[in-house]
Amino acid sequence: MAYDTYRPDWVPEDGDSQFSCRVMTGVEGVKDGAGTTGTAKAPARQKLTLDDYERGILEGNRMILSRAITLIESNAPKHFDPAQELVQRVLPHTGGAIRVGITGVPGVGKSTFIEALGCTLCEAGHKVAVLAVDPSSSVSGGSILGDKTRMEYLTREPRAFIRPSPSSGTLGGVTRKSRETLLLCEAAGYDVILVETVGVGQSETTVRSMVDFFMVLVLTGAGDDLQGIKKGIIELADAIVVNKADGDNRRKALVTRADYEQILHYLRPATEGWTTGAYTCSAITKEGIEDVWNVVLRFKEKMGRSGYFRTRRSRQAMEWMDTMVKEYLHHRVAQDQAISAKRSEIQRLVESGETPPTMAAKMIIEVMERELFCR
Ligand SMILES: Nc1nc2c(ncn2[C@@H]2O[C@H](COP(=O)(O)OP(=O)(O)OP(=O)(O)O)[C@@H](O)[C@H]2O)c(=O)[nH]1
Ligand SMILES: [Mg+2]
Repeated sequence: MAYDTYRPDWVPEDGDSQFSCRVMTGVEGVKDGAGTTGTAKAPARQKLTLDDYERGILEGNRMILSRAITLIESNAPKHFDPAQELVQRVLPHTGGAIRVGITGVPGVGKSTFIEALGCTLCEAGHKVAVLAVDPSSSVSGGSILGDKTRMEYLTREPRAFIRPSPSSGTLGGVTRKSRETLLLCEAAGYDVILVETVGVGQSETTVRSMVDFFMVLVLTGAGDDLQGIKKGIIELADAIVVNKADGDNRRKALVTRADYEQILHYLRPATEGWTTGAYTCSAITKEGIEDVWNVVLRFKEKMGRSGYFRTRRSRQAMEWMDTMVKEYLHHRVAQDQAISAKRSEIQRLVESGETPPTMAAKMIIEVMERELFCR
């Protein structure tokens, strides 16, 4: 039987065959006699110019947006400059969305929550983009693939755009790609950007640095142990949301909410001039979802008035620039053979106690300056 392989638009350029699905070719001749159906291969994807990308994005064309994101996510050095030029071109059309980060331990209900919130917002006329920052996806093969099926209704919603996590690579890796994807989605007219990340590592700090509002979903039964959630994550939050407040769990959720309110009382709020509160909701029954969204709107309004909204965004842009420089230097240093050879040599001297670390650092810096900056 003849099969053709179909690769969805959002598949990363270097994604292998696990992203493909098989499509059976049509039969020759159809019932109404309209001739033969195409047994020939589908035409190769048309190559897009930067003008095509720019126009398509600004018109809100989802297929072109997907392909533009694939360009941005590409690890091929030849794609870097055109991708940057594209971001530069659409930049005047960005910044119009509210950017919301959503984190929480695996299984807390992030995807279900996003599905419920996303559908509610689309019904209210918003255009919602859902992005994921998942540093483990390059290892696990993209965990949001599973989420696509979990976000069953949102996936079918024409006003929503769901993009799985990029795989890492050089030139800024996941962080750069996610930030630039966010900008492209804004240029394409999405006015709500939801960024999901799993709350188990560095990714929360990354997401905090690219969103306006950061939400931590938790489960009932906080107590003293904070259910394994580090105090650090709570300190990043603009809202704590106790999910699964339904059925028998509802009462417990209210107690947990009060516990968190207590804890928050002693912590410094993540955003100057904003009091982080704890709320309850059920992503399954949708109870409380709108209330949580109203908190986001209140935040936007209040922080907009105080000017902190803009201040944070410009601070984030500066941090982004600094991160890019650091990552570039890190990459150059890691790639340089002379530096790594010298580093291993000096490392041995430090290990054996022959050279103090400060002196060793100075020696490595001298090699770096010679190699990278020709000093
Ligand atoms: N009762 C109840 N179950 C929920 C609720 N929200 C999510 N669940 C269930 O909890 C399980 C995990 O939900 P997900 O949305 O996949 O959780 P997640 O945080 O995205 O998980 P990861 O993507 O693995 O990090 C699923 O079986 C959901 O049906 C809720 O509000 N109430
Ligand atoms: Mg999920």
